[in-house]
Amino acid sequence: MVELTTQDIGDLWVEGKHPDLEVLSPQPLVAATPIALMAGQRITTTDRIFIRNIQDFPEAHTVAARPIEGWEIELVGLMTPSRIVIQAEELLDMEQVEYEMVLQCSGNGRAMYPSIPGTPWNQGGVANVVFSGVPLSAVLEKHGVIIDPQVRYVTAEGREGAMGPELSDLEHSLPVADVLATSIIALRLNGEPLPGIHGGPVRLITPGFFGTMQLKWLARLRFEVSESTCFYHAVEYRVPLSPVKPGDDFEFTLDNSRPTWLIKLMSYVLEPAPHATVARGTVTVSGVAYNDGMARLEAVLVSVDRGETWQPTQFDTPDSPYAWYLWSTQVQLDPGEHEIWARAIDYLGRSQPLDGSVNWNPNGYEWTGVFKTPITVS
Ligand SMILES: Nc1nc2c(c(=O)[nH]1)N[C@H]1C(S)=C(S)[C@@H](COP(=O)(O)O)O[C@H]1N2
Ligand SMILES: [Mo]
Repeated sequence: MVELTTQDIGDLWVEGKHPDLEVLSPQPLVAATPIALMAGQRITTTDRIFIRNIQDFPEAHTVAARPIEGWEIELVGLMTPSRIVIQAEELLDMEQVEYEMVLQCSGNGRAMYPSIPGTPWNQGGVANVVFSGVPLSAVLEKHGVIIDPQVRYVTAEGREGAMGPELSDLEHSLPVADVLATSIIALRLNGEPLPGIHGGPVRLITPGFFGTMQLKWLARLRFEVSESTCFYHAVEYRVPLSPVKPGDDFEFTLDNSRPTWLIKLMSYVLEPAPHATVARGTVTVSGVAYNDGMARLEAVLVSVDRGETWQPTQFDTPDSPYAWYLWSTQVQLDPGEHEIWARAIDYLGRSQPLDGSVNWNPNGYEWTGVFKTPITVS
């Protein structure tokens, strides 16, 4: 693959984003955060947050806020009344809710799976950010909307269109219970009005779910019995319900697969960086870890002998269950080639497989394997 820099793509780049982001695709724009920009940040500053467009929205190619005046969001489906249109501007005057949370593309880690095509994400499709906005449930209440008990899914559509006539338009469905419990229509990111490139002026945010499900440029919400049959929801961004042998073909249907919804347990070593050379003796190892927010993390363990022995790391538990944990520890290393492995365990007893490819799936989603960082000790 040809490595592109932010300079190479000229006008397609978003001014104000960090020039060291790695361009994985110029159009639609996809850019990853290198480990060096991720390390040591509790909240990923907005200039460093990865960008993942499936569909570009040219007028939103900016880190600035976009006009909220006149932006409408349509709510339709099995509800009474059966359709309302809200003005995004009215959300500014309503009570705001804030989530510190991980934003992670479900394709993050794809490059770790053997032989899978698609955007070759390593670990650069993740950030820890603060979104704030108005709970969707409060919007429904304000407008006196009653959702029919038959409704099982809420499908969100963005305002931008497909990037070609042969392409399906992007939309995603979420379980209605989660949407009514936690989703917000986000207006702000990291304390500033939501930047255009990250979905401004309004984005549907549901903490604990993969980035894919966090619909930018929110235009419409449908309350329905069935989930979306759109290509990006019914074929892509899904994983088979039962294991698939690596390399095997798989025909996705709504019944034999599920959407990439909840974020998987993950931990990353951020320091030392992969392929770094460090001095012998005591080496500080640090990184981040997170899950879907359903349970706290019990431990993050580190191994420098390829899984023979593991030592605990130290961390503070963040206030928000959806935020990432910053962990660190010290290890003793002799000169030579080493690998640092990291593995998280949560209070639901979930852990990361030593070999992440046991979860192999045709599109390489939901990597949750132990992260292995090669280093040289001099
Ligand atoms: N409307 C819209 N929403 C979208 C997308 C998109 O292309 N269009 N990409 C999705 C994907 S795959 C991811 S991982 C996240 C990325 O969010 P970010 O670009 O703010 O980092 O947005 C999601 N929401
Ligand atoms: Mo994604």
